[in-house]
Amino acid sequence: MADRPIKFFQVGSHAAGNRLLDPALASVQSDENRSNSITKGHRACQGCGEVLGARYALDAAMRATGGQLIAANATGCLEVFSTPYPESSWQMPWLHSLFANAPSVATGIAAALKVKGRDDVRVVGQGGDGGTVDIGMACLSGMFERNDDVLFICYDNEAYMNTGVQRSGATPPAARTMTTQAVGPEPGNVFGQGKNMARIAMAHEIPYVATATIAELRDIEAKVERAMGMRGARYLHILVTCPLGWSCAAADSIRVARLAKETGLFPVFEAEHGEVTSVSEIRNRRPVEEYLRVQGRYGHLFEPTRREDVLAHIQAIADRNIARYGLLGATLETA
Ligand SMILES: Cc1ncc(C[n+]2csc(CCOP(=O)(O)OP(=O)(O)O)c2C)c(N)n1
Ligand code: SF4
Ligand SMILES: [Mg+2]
Repeated sequence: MADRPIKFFQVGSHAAGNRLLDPALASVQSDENRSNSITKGHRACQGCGEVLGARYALDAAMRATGGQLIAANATGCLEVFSTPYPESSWQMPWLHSLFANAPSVATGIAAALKVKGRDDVRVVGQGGDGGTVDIGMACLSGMFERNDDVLFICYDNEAYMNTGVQRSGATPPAARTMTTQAVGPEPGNVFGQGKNMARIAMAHEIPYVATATIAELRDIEAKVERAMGMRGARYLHILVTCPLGWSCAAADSIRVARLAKETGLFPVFEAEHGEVTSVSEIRNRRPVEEYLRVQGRYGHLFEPTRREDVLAHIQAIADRNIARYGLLGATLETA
């Protein structure tokens, strides 16, 4: 291994480890020349998974493109906490777009670059689950079916957080939001609704679709790097914790994201041209109750009455994911 000077402090970094690894194996955050795409001064809540996910994803994209990157951002927490006028926490070319049209804005940038013959400059579009799964979905589907040369990243915190925790098409069943209150015989969000955006993206048979969580930051980096090595429409769906909307402790943000994967509720996988190509297996399977208990948005499933029926229903969803994606190491099935 080549000699490298060791730095004993890292200003503005979320990661202290793996600086001694071969640079090719180390996290982007271990590189003293990391781009710090989103840097200090933002107003994200303590423990916000969205800002953590965005930092790792965009720094990885910046490294993969040699800094030749432009981002189009749908409105949502990520935009609002990072760009309170006249300040900005972004240290890269970054555009505000409307709530509904970030994929189209990204497509437009990619088209303009193509006309100018600048195939060295790459484009990322990004937004929250509300922007991606709901209001921006038509634009995103168009971007997919035209196979536009854009990586679109959804930071999924499972509700419209920026406007006060309203339900989105990605809100899970039984979760309490401001618009799915914990009242009545079926408290919280109802079962049988919502959209699975990664599978919808796969149905477009685009070159690359992947899911990830903020519990595995190197996995986010690796998937972004892989995506940036491809051309055409690509989609990355990252589960990001929101301590405010999920009513969990800020210090538990990573643990909660890990439990989402380890219970089977959030399958982590990659797909190419509509077929699942790899899954991240569950290392330490946990019952869904462990995930639900640490989040106040599910508090009504335990108090005043323990809702065995609802807990069993949610466990069945996790079990189905485990079987469908082979998350315990079984033969990979086409999802
Ligand atoms: C057409 C339109 N409708 C509503 C809004 C208000 N609005 C801004 S951000 C937002 C919620 C964003 O939710 P999401 O995309 O999930 O991002 P998060 O804040 O959760 O990260 C809403 C409803 C808007 N800006 N434009
Ligand atoms: S409300 Fe949630 S998503 Fe928004 S800044 Fe706070 S923790 Fe992050
Ligand atoms: Mg959201």
